[in-house]
Amino acid sequence: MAQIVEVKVPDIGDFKDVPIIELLVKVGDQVKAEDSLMTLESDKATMDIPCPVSGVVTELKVQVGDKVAEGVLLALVSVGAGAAAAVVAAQPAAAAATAPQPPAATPAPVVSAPAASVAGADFRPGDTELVPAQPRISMPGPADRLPGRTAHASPSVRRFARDLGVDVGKVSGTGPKGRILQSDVQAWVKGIVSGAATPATAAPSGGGLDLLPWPKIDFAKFGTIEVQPLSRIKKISGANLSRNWAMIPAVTYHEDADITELEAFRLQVNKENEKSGDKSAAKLTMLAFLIKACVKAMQKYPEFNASIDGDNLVLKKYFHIGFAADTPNGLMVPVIKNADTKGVFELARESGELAKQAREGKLKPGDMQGACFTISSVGGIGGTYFAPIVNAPEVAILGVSKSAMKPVWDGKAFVPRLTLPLSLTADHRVIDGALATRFNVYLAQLLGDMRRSML
Ligand code: CAO
Repeated sequence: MAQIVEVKVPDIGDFKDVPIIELLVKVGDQVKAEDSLMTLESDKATMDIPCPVSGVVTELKVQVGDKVAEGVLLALVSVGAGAAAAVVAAQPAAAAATAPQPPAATPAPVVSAPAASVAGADFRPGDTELVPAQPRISMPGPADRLPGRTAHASPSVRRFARDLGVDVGKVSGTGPKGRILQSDVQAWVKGIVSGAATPATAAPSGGGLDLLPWPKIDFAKFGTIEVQPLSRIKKISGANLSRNWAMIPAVTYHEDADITELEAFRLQVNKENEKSGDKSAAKLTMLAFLIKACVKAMQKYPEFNASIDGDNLVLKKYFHIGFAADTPNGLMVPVIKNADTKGVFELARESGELAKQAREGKLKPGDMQGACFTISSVGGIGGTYFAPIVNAPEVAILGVSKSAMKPVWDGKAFVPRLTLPLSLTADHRVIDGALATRFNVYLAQLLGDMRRSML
């Protein structure tokens, strides 16, 4: 017997009153699990709402222009017995579905598919269609946001255009606010085929980045290859990194911190805790001290805790610190909230837990939002120095490489000191070189003697 599944807005983080900009299905349409039902667009991201089950759309509860938030009912989907069982298996909370089957004449039972309760499932390796759906968030790609190329299109239209090899940046949109619709992409392709339009080959106007198209090469001509799809995280972070790299005039400043005493102290405290058998004490990490020191330096130099908003600089009074975590699916940046109120043990424990959740694909959208500044530490792996990319809308990021014993001149002789390489990349529109260097020098002083953080 068919059952009716309610599709609601899943956990979309802090987004509220998000307008529906496109309905991708109509009543009567047959949909497969994971098919996109509609697209929402906030100021920052476009989100496709995937259908949690396979079935037939029996009712749409919203229309284009409606503003929605987490939990709002979007559509009803009628599913066959097999699909309904799948929903129940994935979502024990939907107890109604396990109730004895009513007689055929009674209305189909309504099963809620609250994707929100499984936040982060979107990033879980080995996703299956039984995992309640998460919104597919697509950040503006570089081609859409570079000067002179503003393209508004939903992920489904982008996908459609990509399949046809069409650069959406070249298509004019006829939808609301110039949004590019599927029909616009089709019309553009028809224009090319009929010769009515030509791909943009105009001479550079001097305003935007008139880049060459991406090289299309048949690598198989040169040898054996294997093609692997990029992970979702890589696709999302790739688009963000490209935009940030292309749009932020960033400069990287290097500094060495003498952490001889700090590292000795860290090891000593960890040893003491181990000896005492105190299982409640977290293992102190260098990352925890780095977070502490960065917060102190941001308090001294508030431009580092800022974001550009048009012609304004927004100065934040809270201290949320993101840190890059290397996961099997790609780079993720969990955020430690109110780091200024936490001690090093708490920072070590929380960063360890967040990193673990990132690796297991269990971070919720809220765990990755609101960062003021990011630390990217590859020191556990190696490296000397590197130039990290600013994580917009933040204005600076600290790269940390592997500490090493180096001979340092103390005025009389070379002495061995444990040296930590720091690489600070800063947005030059907000932070000039002198300020960045002052920040770095102060940070190195703090790490050299953490007693300074009490001053
Ligand atoms: N120099 C020398 N050794 C270091 C170090 C440094 N700067 N930082 C960490 N280490 C050591 C640690 O002390 C630890 O050794 P012990 O086990 O003997 O104590 C070991 O390296 C492993 O540390 P770790 O990297 O697992 O833990 P962490 O708390 O230092 O870092 C995290 C946590 C999440 C930052 C890290 O695991 C990670 O994912 N780093 C990669 C981040 C990344 O990919 N950045 C690039 C982004 S841009 O593409």
